Amino acid sequence: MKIHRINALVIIVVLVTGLWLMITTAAWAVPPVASNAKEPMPSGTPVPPTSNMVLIPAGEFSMGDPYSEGYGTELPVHKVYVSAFYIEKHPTTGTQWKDVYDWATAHGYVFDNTGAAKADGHPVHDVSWYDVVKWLNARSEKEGRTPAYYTDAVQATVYRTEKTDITKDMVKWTSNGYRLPTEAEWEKAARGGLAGQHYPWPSRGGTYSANIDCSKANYVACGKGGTTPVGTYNANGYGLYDMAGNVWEWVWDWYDGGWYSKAGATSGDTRGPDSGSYRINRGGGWTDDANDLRCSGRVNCYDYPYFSDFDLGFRAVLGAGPKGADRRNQPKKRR
Ligand SMILES: [Ca+2]
Repeated sequence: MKIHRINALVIIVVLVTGLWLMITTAAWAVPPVASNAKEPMPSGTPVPPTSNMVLIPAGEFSMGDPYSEGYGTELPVHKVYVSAFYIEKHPTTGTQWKDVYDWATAHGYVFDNTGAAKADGHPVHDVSWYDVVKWLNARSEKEGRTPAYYTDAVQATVYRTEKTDITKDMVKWTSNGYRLPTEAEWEKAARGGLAGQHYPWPSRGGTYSANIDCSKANYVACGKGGTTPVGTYNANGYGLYDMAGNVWEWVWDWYDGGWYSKAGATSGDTRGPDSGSYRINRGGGWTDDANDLRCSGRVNCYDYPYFSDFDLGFRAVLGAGPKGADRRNQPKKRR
């Protein structure tokens, strides 16, 4: 009788185990659900930024040219409040570009240019504003973030193809996806926490040309004949490389030479004019004079959004949320 009870117990255990194995094996046999790029996680889901981004703290800064070296377009100098945001330490590299580009073209994205770079570790160039914005969306989708750019004001259709002149209401500004810096964000980042300097480093007197040399940045006088690897020169006070020189960097804003005199220029987190013909790029490149590398530089700083060139790239930003100072989202400091 006792033996029968044990046998019954063994049979039950074997049956239950078998059933469990069948269920779990069946579950394993189902192929993993393909990530649906069209339904990323909801807006605002906290995702720590990549290790090659730094936090630019919230606060006001002086935007524009305190030396009057850049004609009227950089005047008047005006205060702008900018919320905290993350920005890439260096321009987006060709390697980064290709990685996302290959994923994107396999997931419904269509670009006008393939992008180019001199070698591994060099910045990407020959990318239009449209290409860059689509690429940033693809990077977001690839990482499960909510894309920033849409083809409609209700923000229903992710921008993946064609040439669309995205307007401010077609951008999920508070999404956790990658986007271009605004012109104000870019200049604040370039200044590296310093005020009233010509370049991302401290000035030593004299005009702009007395404050730059080939130990500081890649520009035409150095005769490099091309881009230099990102991070070749010293970082600014925020830990950012190549904010002066190497490649120009596309930003969000439409160009308006008289914008700084308009009321919208001083509104908090200004995103520039509502429309225009050209999109701004900043910081100068390897073919440019020292004047174009100034932090406030707006002299040769605009191109049609379909334009691409051998000295024009970009870098990505991520919003840091309304509180910005959330330490949990900050990359760990290296010791
Ligand atoms: Ca640059």
